[in-house]
Amino acid sequence: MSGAAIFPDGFRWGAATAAYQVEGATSADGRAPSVWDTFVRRPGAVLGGDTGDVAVDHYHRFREDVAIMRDLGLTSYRFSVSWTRAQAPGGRGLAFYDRLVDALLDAGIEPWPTLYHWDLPQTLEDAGGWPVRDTAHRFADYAAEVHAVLGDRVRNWLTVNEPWCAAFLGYASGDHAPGRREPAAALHAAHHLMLAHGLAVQAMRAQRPDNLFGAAVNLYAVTPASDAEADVDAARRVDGLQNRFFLDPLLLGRYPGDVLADVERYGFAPPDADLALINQPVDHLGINYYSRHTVSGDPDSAPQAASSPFAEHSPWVGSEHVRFPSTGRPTTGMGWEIDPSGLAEVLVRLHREYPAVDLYITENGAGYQEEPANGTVHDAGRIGYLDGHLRACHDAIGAGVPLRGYFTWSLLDNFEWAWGYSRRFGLVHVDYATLRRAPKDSARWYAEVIRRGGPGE
Ligand code: IFM
Repeated sequence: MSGAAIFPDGFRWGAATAAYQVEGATSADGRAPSVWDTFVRRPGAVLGGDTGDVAVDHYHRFREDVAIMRDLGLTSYRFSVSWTRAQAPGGRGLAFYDRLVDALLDAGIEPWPTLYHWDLPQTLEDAGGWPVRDTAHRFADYAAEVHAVLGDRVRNWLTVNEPWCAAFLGYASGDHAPGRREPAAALHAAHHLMLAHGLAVQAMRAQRPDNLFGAAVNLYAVTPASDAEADVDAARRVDGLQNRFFLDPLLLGRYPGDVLADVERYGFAPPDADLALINQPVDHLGINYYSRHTVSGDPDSAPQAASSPFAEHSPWVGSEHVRFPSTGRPTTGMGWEIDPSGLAEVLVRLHREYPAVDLYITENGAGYQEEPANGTVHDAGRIGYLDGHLRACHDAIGAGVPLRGYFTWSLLDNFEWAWGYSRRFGLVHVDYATLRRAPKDSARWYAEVIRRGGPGE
């Protein structure tokens, strides 16, 4: 760590969570099951058979959690709304988000809800799920319902989180709910997730044109493992499906032609008219960044699976034989290589290749297997990770990128999807037996970063 990196005044300092990962209380107040409630009960789907039934009980402990945020000095909190909770009968579930928003505002913290962080209502999955077009319309209805209640106090809205994961881990590799392995369906799921975003922005903006709308996409820096033609082409394909397949429709109103050619054999031919719906003007774009993909292309190799403890099937629809060799860089406890320069690269690329829009890092963080020693977690690895990535953000701002805020993943340890509770991303440790919260060294470090306006010497 070297030199102070002070961010512009007004820069948002936040932390993020998602409903199924933290709330628990999965059948409280009339909440119906989502695909994750179903998936976690499938034998072998989640490490240790863990579920989000209790998670960290944020549903009942949100006031304590908001107090923690206030103590850290967070200016903004990104959470997600559970679709089935929000639509519980009698408005009792939606009332939870009403209370949460008021508690945040009372604490001087700006609420940043995300409307879809992977918890599709099971009834909609039973009707075909995201591969079915109607799901996008149901999402827009739900978004408008939530926005009608909270839009008077919540200015910034994110529609869908990481549509790549929802589509390709959910419907191609099957590592995530609903656990389907249907590559063609995954492409349609991706398209409908983006259509859902566009329709929701339209519906919410019609209610309150002054609010600000965007989506959160998970982007990677992508580099070929060598100059060999096969590696360069594999990197193009991975960049295509991971990054451009989402950025181009959202920001340019078209699909990348090379990706359409890669996936031609799956009969993916979305109606042109949808592109205009997807390409609604957005007020901001959220970027979730964790690592770089270094890619090689060996047509004879077995398909490379996704990052899950059980991964066997490839999410890389149209390029199933790409591989991700290690470059020898240090990794987090997820096995993800730590490469802050990739974050600056992603930001500068967005600025150069896409229309100008305010950018936010809506997720960035490091997961480890860690336990407290003498009452606290000394998570120097996480501090180093965050420090490096914040400096990369600072460099990008220096290069003219309109980056307006940073949300670390995550505020609290929580349910890490197929990894269950085995990997911890929180600034705040949660004892899963007692649900007691204890700030880690990284929480104290982040509070100091916020106080100073950036990482110090
Ligand atoms: O925990 C997840 C989050 O739900 C989505 N983005 C990546 C995080 C770490 O895997």
